[in-house]
Formats: sequence, structure tokens, C-alpha cells
Amino acid sequence: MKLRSFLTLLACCCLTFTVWAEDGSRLWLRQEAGSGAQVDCLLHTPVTEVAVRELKTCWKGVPVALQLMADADHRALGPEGYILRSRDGRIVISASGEKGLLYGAYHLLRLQATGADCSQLDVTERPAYDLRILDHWDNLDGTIERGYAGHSLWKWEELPAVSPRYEAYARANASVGINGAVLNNVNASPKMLATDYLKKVKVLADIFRPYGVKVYLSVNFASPMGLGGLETADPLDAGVQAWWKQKVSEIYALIPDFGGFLVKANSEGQPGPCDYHRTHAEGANMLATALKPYGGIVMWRAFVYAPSSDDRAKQAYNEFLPLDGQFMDNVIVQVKNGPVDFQPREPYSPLFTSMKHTDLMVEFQLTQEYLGHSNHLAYLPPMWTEFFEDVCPRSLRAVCAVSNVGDDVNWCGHDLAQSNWYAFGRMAWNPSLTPAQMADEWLKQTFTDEPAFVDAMKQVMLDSREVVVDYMMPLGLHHIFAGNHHYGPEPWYDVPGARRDWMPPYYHRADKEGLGFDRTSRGSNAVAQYPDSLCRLYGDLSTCPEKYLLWFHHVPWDYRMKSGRTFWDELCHKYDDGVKAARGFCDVWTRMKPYVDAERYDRIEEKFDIQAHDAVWWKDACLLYFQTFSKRKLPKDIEKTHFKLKDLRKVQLPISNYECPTKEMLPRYNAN
Ligand code: GCV
Repeated sequence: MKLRSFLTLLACCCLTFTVWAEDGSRLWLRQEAGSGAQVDCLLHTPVTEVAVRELKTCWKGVPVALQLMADADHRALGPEGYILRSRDGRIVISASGEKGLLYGAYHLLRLQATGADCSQLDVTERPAYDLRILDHWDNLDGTIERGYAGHSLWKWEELPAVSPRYEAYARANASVGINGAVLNNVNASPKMLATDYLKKVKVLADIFRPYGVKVYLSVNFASPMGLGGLETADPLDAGVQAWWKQKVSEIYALIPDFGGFLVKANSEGQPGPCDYHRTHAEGANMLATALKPYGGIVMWRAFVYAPSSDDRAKQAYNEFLPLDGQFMDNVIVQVKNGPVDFQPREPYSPLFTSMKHTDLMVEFQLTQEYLGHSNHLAYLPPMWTEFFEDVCPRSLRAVCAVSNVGDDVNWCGHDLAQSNWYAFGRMAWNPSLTPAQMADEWLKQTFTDEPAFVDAMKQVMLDSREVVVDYMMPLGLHHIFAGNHHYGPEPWYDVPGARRDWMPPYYHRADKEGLGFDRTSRGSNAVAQYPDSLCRLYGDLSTCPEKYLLWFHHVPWDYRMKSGRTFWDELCHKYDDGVKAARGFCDVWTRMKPYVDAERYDRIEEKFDIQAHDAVWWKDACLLYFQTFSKRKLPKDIEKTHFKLKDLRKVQLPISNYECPTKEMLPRYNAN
């Protein structure tokens, strides 16, 4: 090669490298611009303008027409559904509403980006849920409760000055069908409703609107006192009711399509109607009355538990079931997927199959509070699929998830955690999509469609949540996290006199006989909250699925498992399997090097390395600690422990509840 050609090639390579420098900020939206496609649309609204712009920028196929249709077939798809059809050498995207056209445009672009055949399109779509919402636990001071991807995206100090990331955020949501965002933490400051802040909220709402994303706010139930200067927040007090009505009318004057309120009441110290001997229904209905004339809704959380309860897992059911049928029709009771708190694995919350006369929505958690923060890969759709195996998707009115987004350049802290944001939107649109389908789509759009890469990484993603369960809390163990954060293991954490249901021994109940929380009729009888067939299945040690064993039973150390091993040996093997699988992720990733840009390769390599080391930390901490009760040897065929229990007992991570630990803070073992 001549020197000049070589230098030209070198320059091109450098240019390419610069253009594609990969900071992760482009998420799954990385189709090249400049296609100049022919796109026709007679309707000109801010929403259709986004649809047209997206197609004109990225679509590389035949001409596209966007058409609004009012016939019965289209009306049956609702305002967000759409039809994509190939017709006479072009593609027609038709819908009864502008949002349908927007979602249809993103569907077409997704087909292109995933390499689908777009020559004979005949697609009809309607979302399973009208409300597909991300909940941000962002505080007004910029921190994010349980957020591990930097600070809040919302720069309250700077607003009304606008960051380009606001629009990028709305676009990402629209591309996967998310149509609502609760902007602030459920532990809400009354200040959120101050006029100054509402004006800032309006700026965000205006930016999100063309992308079909509505804004909601979490409210502090005592705002009439904290902000309005009233002496009470009693929902039956006429002054309180008038205060909320006036506040709601102020909000709608600024934001005519405001979505409504999310409320955490009488939970973890938050104020609520029970402070005035009123019920949750009375509190929710008072707010719902104020919102109703404007079409607003109340999402009222059922996440409640008091120190006096004999079993925290029973409490939401005990408090809310008696209120079934008492909520207004613009109230939706928001229930966490499991009865305790976003654990690596929980059975579903029995409220879902019991509260038959109340609209319910499930709350999932994308931010990995209990799944290794933004250090570990835990692709969550298998958890959602497991939930929907027991809870019929049609029985729910809506779905939401606690967001994992912050102001980190790559949005989610871990590049691979973007897949959970992506998949949440796709699942909320269509809960029958499989975890594999969503992983496939996401990998192809975010990295490459090279089969060697997609196949290997899809398997890693699909395995990842179960692997985390194995090395953290297998066989139904739960809530054995460190006392001052929810990252590492501390099954021994116990403070005399402190709230029992904040202490791991409350949950694992280790003693010389065995391990696990007896929730059968001999114990707390939480199992009775499930339908009869499940109650019998879970309540009998011999039929209880092993994945829930220690959730429902106190299992003797020598109990014989299906594998033929004793329970103790099985527990040891589960932890060991988790460690080996986490190390396996590192090996797969090493083989992915040829397919990935250097920056993302290095960042993800470091995350997998941390995850593999943390898996050993979890295994050693839990097995060495439980061994002090079981008094049994570790099986010979599992890896020897690397740490000593007395050293692990000293580990204290210097992190708050909105930080992810760095590699340097974590205990590491020497593999040699
Ligand atoms: C926002 C758990 C978390 C809290 C969170 C709470 C909730 O307890 O640790 O940080 O508070 O759930 O969902 O309200």
C-alpha cells in the first residue's frame, strides 16, 4: 500500500474512532442519520412532527405515509395503537390518534434497526396498558433515593433553563412506549407543589409532551400543613379539601394534561390519613375528588408495614383488603410485585389475586437496590415473566417501575442496565413478549447483530437474574443485606432493641434446627393469603417450589432436597453455582471483545469483574455465617472459601442510599 493511501486509511480510522467514541449516551437509539427518506403526513402537530422527523432522519426504505383514520378498526386500537402495512410500494402507518402514529414510527425504525424484513408489513398493535409509567425517586436536592447512576436528571436549580437530556430522555421513553414519568421521590417534599417548582415542572411537561410522555408528581400527604400552613391534613377536613382543590387547579392551569399524583402514605414515617384515624381509601378519594374534573388519577401505594406486625409480608394485604371496593374509579392502588420489598426473588404479593374490586397496578424496580446496584448485571424480564405466570396481566390496570436513570453519561451506571429500561417499556406495551425477544432486540440495536455476539450475550442476560439469586439469596432467602445499605451481605446484622423487621435474622431465622421463615399455618400463616391451590402448594414442605422454600418454611438442615442432597449441601451448591456462573460471565465477555468498541468493552469488563468478586463475598459471608448454626462441613465438591467470617464481619461500605460502591471499596480475594 502506498504511503498516501495508508495515511488516508489511518485518518479514516481515527475519524471513525472519534465519531463512534462510545460513552453509552446513545442508548439503543443509534441509527445513522442522513437517510433523507420520503415521509408524508397531512397532520401537523408537535407529536406527528417528532414522528416525521425520526423517520426522515433514520428510515432508509420505501416512502412512508402517516395517516390518521377514524374507522372502527382503528378506533378499536385506542389512541395509541396503530397499523403498519406495506401498500403499493410504500408503507402506511395508520392510527386513530397522533400518538399511534408516533409509536408506529418507532416500531418501523425498530424493525429496521433489528434487521427485520420490512417488505411485506402487516402489523397491528395496541398497548396492553394505557398507563406505562416510570417512577423517579429523585429528591429536590439532586440526590436519587436508591439511585446508582449519578444524580437526578432534573436540574431543579437550573430550570427553567433546559438541558438537552430532557428531550433525549423523553425520546428514549417514546421509542419503547413509556408514556408517563413521576418526577420525584415517593418520600416527597411538600416543596414539590410550591408554585416555583410547578413552573419548573411545566417546562419538563412541555418538553415531554410531543413524545407522548405525561408528567405526574409524588405528593406529601401533609402538604396542606408543610406548604399551605394549615393545622391539619385530615382528609375529611373542609379546609384541607379546599387546599387540594386549589392546588390541583393551579397545576392544571400550568399543565393541562398533568397525569396525577403518586402517594406513599403512612409508610416508613410518611404522613397519611391514618394519622387522623381515616383509612387509606378516605385519603386517596379526597385527592381523587380534586383531580377528577381534570381527568387526573391517584396512584396510592400499598407499601405499608408496621413494627408491630408478626410478619411484614402479611401487612399490605391485611391493611388493604378490607378497603377493597372503597376506592374511587380514578384511584389505582400501586402494589410492589412481592409482599416485602423488591427482593431478588419473592412470590407475588397476594393482594393481586385478592383485591378484586379495586384497580391495581404493579410496581417493579429497575434501579437495582437489592440486586447489586449498578455494578451487577441482573436482566429483569425473567422476574417479570415469573410474576405474570401467577398474576394475569389482564387483571391489572397499569404497570410502573422505579427508574434506574440518573445523570451519568450512560444513563444507568452500567451499560447493560439500559436493557432493563428498554425492556420495561416493551413489556408494559406487551407483557407477552418473551425476555429473549426483548434481549435480542436490545442487543441488536445497542451493539451489533453479529450472531456470535447476540447469541452469547442473550444467554448471559437471560441467566443473569437467576445467577444473582443463587449467589445472594437462593432457595427463597430474602432481606439478608447489610444494615446501612442494600449492597452486600450482612446476615448477622442485628441491633438489640431495634425494629425487628429491619434485621436480617428476622427474615432468615437461622438456628440449630434449620433456616427460613415459617409462614405456614404453624408459623405466621402468611401462606393463607394466597388462593387455596397455592396455599396448599406453598404450605406443604414437600410440594413448595424449592425457589420459595425458605420464604415459606423453616427447613431442617438435613431435609432431603429433590436433588438427593441434604438442604445444607444444596444451599452450599446454590451459592457455588452462582459464583461459577458469575465468573462465566467474565469469560463470555472476554470472547465478545472483537464485537464491541473499546470503551464499552472496558467499562463492562470492570463491572463483570466486580460482580464475580462480589459473588464470592456473598457466598463466603452467607455460608460461613449459616455454618455457625448448621455445624456442618462445606461439601468437598464446592470451591473453598476465600475469606474469613471475622474479616467479613468488619466490612463497612462508606456509601449512602444513593451511591454505588466503587471497586476499591469492595472486599476482593486473591484468586491464586
Ligand atoms: C423510597 C424501600 C427502600 C426505600 C424506599 C421504599 C419505598 O424501603 O429501601 O428507600 O423509599 O422502599 O418503596 O417507599
